[in-house]
Amino acid sequence: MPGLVLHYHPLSSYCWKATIAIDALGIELRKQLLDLADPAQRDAYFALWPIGKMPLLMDEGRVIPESSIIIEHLQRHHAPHGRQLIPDDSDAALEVRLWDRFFDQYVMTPMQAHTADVLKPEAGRDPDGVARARNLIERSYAILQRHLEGRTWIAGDTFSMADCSAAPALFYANTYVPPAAEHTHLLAYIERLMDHPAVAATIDQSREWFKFYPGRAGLSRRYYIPEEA
Ligand SMILES: N[C@@H](CCC(=O)N[C@@H](CS)C(=O)NCC(=O)O)C(=O)O
Repeated sequence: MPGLVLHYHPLSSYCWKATIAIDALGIELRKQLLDLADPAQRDAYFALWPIGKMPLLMDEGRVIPESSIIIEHLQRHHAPHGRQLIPDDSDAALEVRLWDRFFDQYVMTPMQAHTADVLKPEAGRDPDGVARARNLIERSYAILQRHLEGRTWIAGDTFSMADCSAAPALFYANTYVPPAAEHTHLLAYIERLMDHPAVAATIDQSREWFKFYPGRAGLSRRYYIPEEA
């Protein structure tokens, strides 16, 4: 499939990270909805990327997996001049990559553990695993609360790749583990993220899908109003 194509699903947190970045970088590409529950699509996708995780970028037939690598690739090869999510300065770039890793490993991963558990049959649930995931999210929130004091964005003075990771990680983690009221800096940061035009656009494109999100009971009514039974 020639051109620039992003394989994605509108409920996938890592796909949000990519689509937020694509919007913030001002890049035009084709988005291809991926349904891994469809056996034919699944087989075709695994043939491209046997790990089977999304998002995946195809650039003129070249396979580019992993959300952070996709963002770096897009910035390097496709972003208009002046649009950047990873700074040129190497120390500043390391700071962005550090917080990108932080959100992926210590917020997104334990958030996904909650979703995986909700999807299991009752008998197969893992309360200890969920408690460990909750504890990791809570420790991450405490770190973020301290780090965000006096800051607008998570790394440096401008919206970066790390904020692209933060937005879906915090949006979805909040549905299982809402930050405590005393986490004022974190709560204010989440509001800033949700108001960022690129984040708001990605959320808007996903609204009609929220009824299928396994953790929808924890979604704010700002995003999803459950249908009456
Ligand atoms: N490290 C990967 C993680 C991607 C990931 O976990 N994607 C999830 C959706 S948010 C996925 O593809 N899940 C489908 C599955 O595991 O079958 C990245 O940064 O892109």
